[in-house]
Amino acid sequence: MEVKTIVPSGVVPTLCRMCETRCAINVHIKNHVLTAITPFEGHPVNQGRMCPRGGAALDLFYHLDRILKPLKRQDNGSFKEISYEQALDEISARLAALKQQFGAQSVGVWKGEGLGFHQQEGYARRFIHGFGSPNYFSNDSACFNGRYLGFHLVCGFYNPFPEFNQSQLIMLLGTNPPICHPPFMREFADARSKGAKLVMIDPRLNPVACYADIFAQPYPGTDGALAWGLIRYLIKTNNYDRDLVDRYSIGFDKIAAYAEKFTPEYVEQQSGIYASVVEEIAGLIIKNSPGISIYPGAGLEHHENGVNSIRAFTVLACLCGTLGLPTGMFRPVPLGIRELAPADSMTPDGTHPIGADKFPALYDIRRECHTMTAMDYMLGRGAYPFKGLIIAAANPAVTNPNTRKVEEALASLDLLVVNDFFMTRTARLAHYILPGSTFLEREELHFYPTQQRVNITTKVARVEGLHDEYLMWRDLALRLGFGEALFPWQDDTEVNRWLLEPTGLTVDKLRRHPEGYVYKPVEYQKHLRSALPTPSGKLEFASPYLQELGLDEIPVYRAPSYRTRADDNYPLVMTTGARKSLFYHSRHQNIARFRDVHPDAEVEIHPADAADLGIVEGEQVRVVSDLGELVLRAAVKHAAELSRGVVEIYHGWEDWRVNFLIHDDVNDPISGFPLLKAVPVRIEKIDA
Ligand SMILES: Nc1nc2c(c(=O)[nH]1)N[C@H]1C(S)=C(S)[C@@H](COP(=O)(O)OP(=O)(O)OC[C@H]3O[C@@H](n4cnc5c(=O)[nH]c(N)nc54)[C@H](O)[C@@H]3O)O[C@H]1N2
Ligand SMILES: Nc1nc2c(c(=O)[nH]1)N[C@H]1C(S)=C(S)[C@@H](COP(=O)(O)OP(=O)(O)OC[C@H]3O[C@@H](n4cnc5c(=O)[nH]c(N)nc54)[C@H](O)[C@@H]3O)O[C@H]1N2
Ligand code: SF4
Ligand SMILES: [Mo]
Repeated sequence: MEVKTIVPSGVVPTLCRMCETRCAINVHIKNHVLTAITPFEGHPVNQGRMCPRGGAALDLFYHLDRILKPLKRQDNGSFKEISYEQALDEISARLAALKQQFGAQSVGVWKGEGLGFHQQEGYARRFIHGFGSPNYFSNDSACFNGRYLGFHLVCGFYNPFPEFNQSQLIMLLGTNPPICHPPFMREFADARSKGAKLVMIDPRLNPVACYADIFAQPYPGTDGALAWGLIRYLIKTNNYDRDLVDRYSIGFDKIAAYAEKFTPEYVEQQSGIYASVVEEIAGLIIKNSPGISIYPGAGLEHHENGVNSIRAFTVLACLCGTLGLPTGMFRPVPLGIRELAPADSMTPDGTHPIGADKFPALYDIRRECHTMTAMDYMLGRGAYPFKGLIIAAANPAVTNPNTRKVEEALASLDLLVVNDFFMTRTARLAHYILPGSTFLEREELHFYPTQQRVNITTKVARVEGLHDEYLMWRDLALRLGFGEALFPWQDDTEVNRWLLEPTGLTVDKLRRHPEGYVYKPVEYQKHLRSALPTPSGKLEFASPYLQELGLDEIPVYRAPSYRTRADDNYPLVMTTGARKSLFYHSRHQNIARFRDVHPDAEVEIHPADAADLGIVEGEQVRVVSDLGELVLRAAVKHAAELSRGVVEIYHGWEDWRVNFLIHDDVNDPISGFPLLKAVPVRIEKIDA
């Protein structure tokens, strides 16, 4: 591997994109070798800290298994190295042939978590819309779209990260910050040193729950009942922001009427959270309003009724008067860069985005097609043929539900191209594999909405012969005849110049600001001066838009189906995907020192459930759902660590794929999200 570094030796600041947090880091270079990554001191997001995964960027960069040349699958299933030119010539010829035979919408692109959701999403969308197809897919079909829609439907905007350090009460639901967003921990500590209270709602104990003022363990999928119980309490006791409701919202009467039945006792019956605890949380909310931060994590959206739960908590946050406050529902102003994929290009004439009929809100609001429905199309069960797919930085053969179907669907394509740096489960199914570049090889713009801050990353190094993602899309587009019009830029620096032009900021200026550049002073409570970006211009406690679609006008609570239709064959409920500190979904299993920490898969189980089944710590067991089964090691937890009746399995293992057990067609009706965190299962002893 021949590497060219930006300077022969020195220290170069940039951002870490080993996760969505994007901490500022220094990359150390010595004689053209990347030798270390250390935290950059001056950036407010990580304040001179980083997590162990940051340093692992170099393990990946120099990994011996890294794919450095395009690979083409041979008839016998093996892969052969070919040149970049040959790969792109052949892929583009096959794409053109599919378009000719089946129409442009027979082809799609799929952007994975490895490429985040900003500029790289823009390239992928620009490519596929330029090709003439609306079929843009992404990991976001099971990631932040559920939260995005939940916030958006009520407030018209989405800003997930409140200024926790200024909060008086932090309420966390279904999230594990020390693992998933380490910099939050510093903010919590700051807030707590000033006396802030902390409430944690999760069926599983995590390090934050250990020092929370209240830690409550709901039955999975029942948080919506808690939200309604709190809404009811606030309304009943007249402790809500009346002025906000009267002047800036619609639908209050409807939610007030619906909330009636959510007495603390009813909430307890639905969620398992004691009535007295519900009242205690309500008391904390009343005492600390409006300085409250309510943060729902992935633990809320991976459910059948997840968007409604998140909507209900958003309504609650608004009733507490948090709209427009730094700690609450704050609406940032975008910088106003150019759009790589303008909305009017997204649905080319006469095309039908996959899933837009089934999940219209997902498509309307996010312009995102539905990955799970795509599998049906690939298998010939859709409204039209779907034959070709380019996957960039995703591993759906591990991370999408119903693995058997995913593998069958991907294997049935006429053309599957995978852009990745390793031979993943998904890459093995490809006709062509194009080597990916790491974030150290790209220049991208990154935004921190809460602070209205923008950073540019540095192309720290270049691997000889390897093409970054921008070049991949451009070179394919050039061969397909729309590259000159849509990808006229030589490299990502030229793209960034074009993106920034209307803002008055320049690439050079941003390069001088490794601490990030605050592009506009933050302005709070904008709703006092201008309408909210919802259809009505007000907070929509009831959504006429959803009602028109035949969906829930107000965020009603529905008990999860494992509780309403309990099946004795599957007496336990499985949550999946509680993150591990050193893994990132299916990534980093091939880093030996990380693998030492997490050597194999485990099913976490409550000691009483284990005892009932005669299972001891470390024993191999079989976990069975109505769709599949998995053999793995039992990890018997302490009684406080996990709710009784709940088991948890990590979702990213290449060799223990829990998504074999999970249906792809049990979906939230608004977001289309799969039910990943309340799956009925049973556990069997292997010797039985
Ligand atoms: N180290 C590491 N960090 C990551 C990732 C990673 O893979 N590894 N992934 C990143 C990505 S893409 C995402 S989306 C985020 C997700 O990060 P978070 O939003 O913090 O979510 P998770 O870690 O999935 O934590 C989910 C929690 O929800 C709980 N839970 C499950 N069901 C329920 C429920 O019904 N109600 C409640 N209240 N809780 C429930 C689980 O027990 C678990 O503790 O993490 C990001 N950060
Ligand atoms: N059962 C269950 N399933 C889940 C979840 C769950 O909680 N439970 N969580 C869901 C969530 S929130 C998410 S976000 C998805 C994530 O699902 P995916 O999007 O499939 O994410 P990864 O498994 O991390 O796969 C990313 C791939 O991109 C590659 N990659 C990394 N960086 C780059 C890069 O810079 N360039 C290129 N070209 N490739 C790169 C990596 O090698 C890896 O193979 O999984 C979802 N699936
Ligand atoms: S939290 Fe860790 S992996 Fe994420 S950006 Fe920061 S250093 Fe990188
Ligand atoms: Mo995610």
